Amino acid sequence: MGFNHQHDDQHEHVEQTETEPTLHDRYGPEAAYAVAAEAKLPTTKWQEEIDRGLEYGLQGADSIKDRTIPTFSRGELPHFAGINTFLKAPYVEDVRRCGEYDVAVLGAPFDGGTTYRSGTRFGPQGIRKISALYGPYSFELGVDLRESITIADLGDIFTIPANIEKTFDQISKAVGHVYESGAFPVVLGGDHSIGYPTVRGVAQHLQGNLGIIHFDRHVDTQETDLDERMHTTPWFHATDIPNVPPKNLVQIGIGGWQAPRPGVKVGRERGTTIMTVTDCVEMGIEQAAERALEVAWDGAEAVWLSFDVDCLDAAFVPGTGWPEPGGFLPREVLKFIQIIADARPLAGIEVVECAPAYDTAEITALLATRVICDTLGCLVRSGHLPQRTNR
Ligand SMILES: [Mn+2]
Repeated sequence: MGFNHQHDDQHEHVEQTETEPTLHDRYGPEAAYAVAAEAKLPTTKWQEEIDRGLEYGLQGADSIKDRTIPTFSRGELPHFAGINTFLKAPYVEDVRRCGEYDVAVLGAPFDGGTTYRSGTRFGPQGIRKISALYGPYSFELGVDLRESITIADLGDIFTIPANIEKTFDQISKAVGHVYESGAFPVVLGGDHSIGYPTVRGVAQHLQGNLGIIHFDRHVDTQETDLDERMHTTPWFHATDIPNVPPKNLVQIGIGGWQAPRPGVKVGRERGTTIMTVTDCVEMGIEQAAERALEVAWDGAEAVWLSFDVDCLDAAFVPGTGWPEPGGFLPREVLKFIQIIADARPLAGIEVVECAPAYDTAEITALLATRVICDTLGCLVRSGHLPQRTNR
C-alpha cells in the first residue's frame, strides 16, 4: 500500500488485521473503500498477461531494465499501442465460442435509422479505439476486470446499410446468439434503431418479461418516422413484443426540444414511465435509480440497459446524432448506472448514438466506454458477473 498511517496515530481507529488494511480517518467513505479494496484484488491474471507477452512477444531488448516488458506489445501496455478491440480483449473470430467468455462485446455498425446526423456506423470503431486508454481497474469501484471476468470481442454484426429490416434481423440473431450462449452481451451501436432488434433478440430466449432501462433525451416511442422504423421508434416496436410490456419501460433523462409529440402520445397511452433530468436531480440520483429499478423489474424476469449517449448534456457528447442541451452531467449518469448495475443482474447493455466524425477529442466515445466499464465493474463487485447459472 502506498499510504502510511504511522504519522497519524491519533486518528487511528481501525484495528489492523491480516486481511483488513488500516486507514486513517481523514479518508472519506468512498476513498476508504477504494483504497482498502485494492489491497484485496489479486494480480494473478496480470502476471499471466506478462508471461504470455514475454512468450509471444519475445523478451525485451537487453537495454530494457524492466524485464516484464516484451519486444512486441502484447497486452494492456503501452495504452497507445496494439490492436483496438474493446479494452484490448481477445478478438474471438469463431462466434460459436462466445459462451466460453463471461462477457461478449459486439458492434452493431448501423446508421440507417438516423434522422439528422449520420455516422454511428463508425461508433463501434470509435468506442474500441478510445477504450485502449482504460486499464481494467477502477479505483472507486474497487474492481479489476482482468482478475474477475473474461471478455471476448466478437467484432461486428454484418449489417445491411441500405436495408433497416434486414439489419434488424441480423442484430436480433446476433444478440440472441450471444445471450443464449450465457455470455453477457455488450452491444456497441449504432444508432438507436438497434434498440428494437437487440431487445427482440433477448426476449425470444425468455419465458417471462423483459424490462428496459432507457437513458435518453428522446422518447423514441413513435411508430414510424420518415415512413420507416428509424432511431426514433425502437420502443414502440419493442413494447409490441408480447413479453416486453410498456409498463416495464422506464425512460430516463427525457426532455428538450427534440421529443416528438407522436412518441409522447404513445408513451402516455401505453403507460411507459418517463423521468426528466430535473425529476432525477431534484429527487436525488439514488431515489431516481430506485424508482427506475422498481419500474423495470416489476414482474420482469430480466432487464436490458439501453444507453443513448445523448442523455448527457450536449457539451459532453458532441459526437452524436441529435445533441440536446440540458442533459445529465457525467457524474450524475455514472452514479445512476452504478446503482442500477449494483442492484440486480442485467440481461445486457447497449450504448448507442456515438458518431465519431462529430466527436471532439474522442470525449463522446470515452463516455460511452466509461458507461460500459462502470456497468461491468458494478456487476462484478456485486456478484452478478461472472454469471454462474445456466439459462
Ligand atoms: Mn436520443
